[in-house]
Amino acid sequence: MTNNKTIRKWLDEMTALLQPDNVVWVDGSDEQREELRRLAVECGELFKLNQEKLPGCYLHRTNPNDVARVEDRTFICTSKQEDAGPTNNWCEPQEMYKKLYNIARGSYQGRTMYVIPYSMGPIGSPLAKIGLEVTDSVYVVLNMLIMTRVSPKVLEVLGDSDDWVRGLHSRCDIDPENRYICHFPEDNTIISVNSGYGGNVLLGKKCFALRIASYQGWKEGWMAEHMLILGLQNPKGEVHYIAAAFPSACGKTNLAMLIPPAYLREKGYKVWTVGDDIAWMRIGEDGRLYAINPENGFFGVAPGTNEHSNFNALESTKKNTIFTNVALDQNDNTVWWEGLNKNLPENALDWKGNPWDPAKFNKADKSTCAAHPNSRFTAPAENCPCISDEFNKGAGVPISAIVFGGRRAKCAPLVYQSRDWENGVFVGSAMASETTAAAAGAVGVVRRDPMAMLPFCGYHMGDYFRHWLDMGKKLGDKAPKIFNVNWFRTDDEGNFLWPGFGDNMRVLNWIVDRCEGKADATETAIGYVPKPEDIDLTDLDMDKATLEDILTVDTEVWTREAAEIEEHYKKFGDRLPAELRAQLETLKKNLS
Ligand code: GTP
Ligand code: SPV
Ligand code: MN
Repeated sequence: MTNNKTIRKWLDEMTALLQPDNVVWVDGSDEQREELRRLAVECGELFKLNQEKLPGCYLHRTNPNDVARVEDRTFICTSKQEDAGPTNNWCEPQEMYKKLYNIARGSYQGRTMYVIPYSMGPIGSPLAKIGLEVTDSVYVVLNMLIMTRVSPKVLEVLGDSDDWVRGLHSRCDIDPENRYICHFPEDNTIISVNSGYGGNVLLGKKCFALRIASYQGWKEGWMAEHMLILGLQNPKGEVHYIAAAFPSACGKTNLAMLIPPAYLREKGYKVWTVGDDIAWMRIGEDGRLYAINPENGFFGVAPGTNEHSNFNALESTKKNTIFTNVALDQNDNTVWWEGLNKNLPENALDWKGNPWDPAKFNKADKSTCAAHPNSRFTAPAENCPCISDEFNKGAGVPISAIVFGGRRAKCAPLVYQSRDWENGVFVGSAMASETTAAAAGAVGVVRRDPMAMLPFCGYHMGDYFRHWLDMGKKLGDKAPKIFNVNWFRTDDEGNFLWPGFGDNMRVLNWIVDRCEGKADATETAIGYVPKPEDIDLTDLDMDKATLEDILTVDTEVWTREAAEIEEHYKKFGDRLPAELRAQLETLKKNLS
């Protein structure tokens, strides 16, 4: 398949270590994909769904001990511990290689080693990068065929170069005690053992496109971010691109595929999706920041997805999609999850494959759910009705605004704009959100998650903040404007005060108008907040008092917030840029 010496050497090493019965190169062809689907069904890895209703669609159930990313078992292995920083687990590289090789040795015996050459980003794009993943899981291969661009052309583009990311995945025994997701940024290498779940095993995604790529971006002067990318088209036909970083399961896929409220659609507003999870961004020849989506599909959260909340995502899942840990409606072999519709299926199997009793279903108790809260769909981007024309172009789209956000029941207002780039970096560095089911562990606990990158930054976060500040200096007055949003403010009963979803368009319009210097705002202690009349409430059943409430910056709440940010900053020691410490002092002064 290739004469690239660095690839051949690594594959020889992997073959000797893993001892597969045979080796199969994955070529991205329809014939091979069909054959792999057939194999996966035969061995029970996939269940074939109703092919009339859901052509090319399959269901997969993971081991119940393996349903989300495992942050406590994720490591950044740099030679010096301080380079991984205080927010990552660290291990000395040689020690970790030894441990992982001992776990993986012989683990492909009696199995096939699949070799997947893939491109993150359109093949041959100057912003794209190449990886090779070996795996013993057909499920992983079929997912990688959706999520990345797999083709022999990747190897042609690579030629003799050593600039590719090595990825070893082995299912081993799906033993949670020996599960490790390890990154060796200095060697462009990823090793993942004892898991078969999404972000742990689709190595092009979080492992490469964020953890390794963030390190590469730092060294090479670009950025890899946990961001969606959307194009907002106005009635004049102009498109403004926005990149937004929200932590896992906080609304990126939904915002990326937003359908504007009817009155705005009628005026000619429209949203185009470029990406829903990851953005790679570089400064272009004109000095602006350009972004590509390195992925080729969506690995989206299923629960809550329905034709009203996210029509475009649901449409994307109607063919050639793999569902993971959703419920199976045995009446017609289709899929179901909480929030899909109100017709709880009578004859369903839950995500573990057990008969599900809808009478026992209680929304508040996750253990009674038919679908796992972190159940997902893997859908090809080409299925998305609003996929941008720019999606397959390698040049990237110019970013006008960067938006941070998270789940905060109180505290952060619906939207505010930072004073400038440096202040925006401060806002991102201080971001916090309630934890979700996307990672193993407690749900609903507020934690600081800078730029939504806490689980994904492949180096010291203090250096990461410095890199953001440096990028701002290079961009100068061409830098995107930086905002923060919060769709998740609640009343005292825990009900969301903002309708969210398509109505978030009302906030995006204010953001774009601010970029164009067309909208008003009030300056507060934390930045510029819209005046209530600046957010258009046409056709919305919402009173102005509620809007005023969610736009409020409460001095008492923010004084506590500033104290928490101060605590959070202590972790980074002297690698915290002085500019950010000064920003914190300014915030405290503004609040007093
Ligand atoms: P990852 O794929 O884990 O990175 O998640 P994501 O950031 O793409 O989140 P996604 O869009 O899948 O949304 C996760 C959950 O948040 C779903 O259950 C959505 O229904 C819910 N959600 C998304 N947008 C909104 C919103 O505007 N308001 C409210 N209340 N919920 C939302
Ligand atoms: C996330 O957790 O942010 C995801 C899903 O997008 S995973 O691929 O598992 O990381
Ligand atoms: Mn994500």
